[in-house]
Amino acid sequence: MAPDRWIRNPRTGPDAGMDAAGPGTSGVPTAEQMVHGLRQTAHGEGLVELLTPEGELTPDPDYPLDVTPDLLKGLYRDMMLVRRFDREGNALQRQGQLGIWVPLLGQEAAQIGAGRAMRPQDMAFPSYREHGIAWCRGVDPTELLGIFRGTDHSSWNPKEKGFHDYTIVIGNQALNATGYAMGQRFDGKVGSSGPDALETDEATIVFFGDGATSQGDVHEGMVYAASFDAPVVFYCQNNQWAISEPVETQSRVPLHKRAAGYGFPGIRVDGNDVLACLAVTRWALDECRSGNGPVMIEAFTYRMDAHTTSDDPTRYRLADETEAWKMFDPIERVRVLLTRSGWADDAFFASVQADADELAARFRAFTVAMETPPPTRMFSHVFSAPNQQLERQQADYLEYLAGFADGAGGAADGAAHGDDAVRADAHAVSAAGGAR
Ligand SMILES: Cc1ncc(C[n+]2csc(CCOP(=O)(O)OP(=O)(O)O)c2C)c(N)n1
Ligand SMILES: [Mg+2]
Repeated sequence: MAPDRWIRNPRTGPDAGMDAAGPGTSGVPTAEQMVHGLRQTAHGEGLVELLTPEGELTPDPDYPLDVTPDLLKGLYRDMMLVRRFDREGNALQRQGQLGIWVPLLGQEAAQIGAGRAMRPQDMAFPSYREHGIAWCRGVDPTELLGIFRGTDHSSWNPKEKGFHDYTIVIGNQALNATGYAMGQRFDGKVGSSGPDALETDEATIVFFGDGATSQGDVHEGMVYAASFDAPVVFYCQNNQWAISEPVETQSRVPLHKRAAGYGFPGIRVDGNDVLACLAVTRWALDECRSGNGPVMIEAFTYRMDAHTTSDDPTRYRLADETEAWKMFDPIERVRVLLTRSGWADDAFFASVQADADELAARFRAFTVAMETPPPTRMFSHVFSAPNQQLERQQADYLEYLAGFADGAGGAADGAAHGDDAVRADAHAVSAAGGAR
């Protein structure tokens, strides 16, 4: 006998296309069941929200947060600056300066809230859209540019910043993060009992998308983390789309409810509410550092732009949907609260705008002046000690490049002007474009 709540997929099940005759007869869900299902994957149900889209504070006793003018102004500034350099990245790609750009537009609150919840000793494992987390970890935005120009894999020290390299392979970082969190446990950095335990104990947070929840690596990470109480926060930015696949395809239940199946808490937060993202992530990280991990957070948000600059979202989603999400803009509600409460004046908003413009100009100037690194660069920092096999590969590659008529193989001589620059750009486009 089938469980009461079992609903077959009305689109693809054996009764597809039949009229709803009620549960237990045709297997097609009733209208009430359909509405219930839709509500479960839409805004509203089970959503932690501390600041409404209209700019009203709605405190939640489970996730207390001392909302001061300085806190709110800081978060506003972070989101404005991150959005500004993100838009600049898009423009630079369009002008041929970058091979690809991965926009974060719309996800500023989900990232700044989580990033500012981290303590210096914590470790973050990003995917490829986490420019806001990079910002919070003190990675200068210009350090992201080599990745998107296709000339570098990374340029910061992950250990120093508490921010791992970007990961393009979907969901893979869930495994790395779980392993790192296990290391924190083995090193005795979790669950100490002293009065300063929260100041010194560590936690890990891993970022991934709604689509990544269908990837084996994420499941494996969650199963392992649950079995061994790894201090890791699984932070899913549900931006409703995995390139052209809607979130409905990924799961029959809201994503945060999956956590129950692994045996740890799953919380759904308004991902466009920076205060809620901050308070909930702070709580989750502290749970982990006290030894009560793992925790899953589903930040319910929306990807306002294309998947990447290689994507055309008008092919698979309606403009109506994007228009509707503009009402939930993460920055606007903070601006409304700052203005209405009198916590910020025109001079504050003008100074943030000036800082954003200055950052964009520096970002652009850096990109235009970037030199193509020598081909030996990709062989460095692979192993900590000399490695014969790698040395052989490097020698082979240099010999291959030397076989070209100009002896440079296009991108080999570090030139950034004239014909060589055109060839170097083509090289970058093919290198970065391959990542989708
Ligand atoms: C293992 C693997 N499979 C497929 C891809 C191609 N790919 C790149 S992004 C993406 C969609 C990811 O969607 P989601 O997890 O929702 O993250 P979002 O891009 O929306 O932030 C896919 C399938 C990949 N990079 N890695
Ligand atoms: Mg997604």
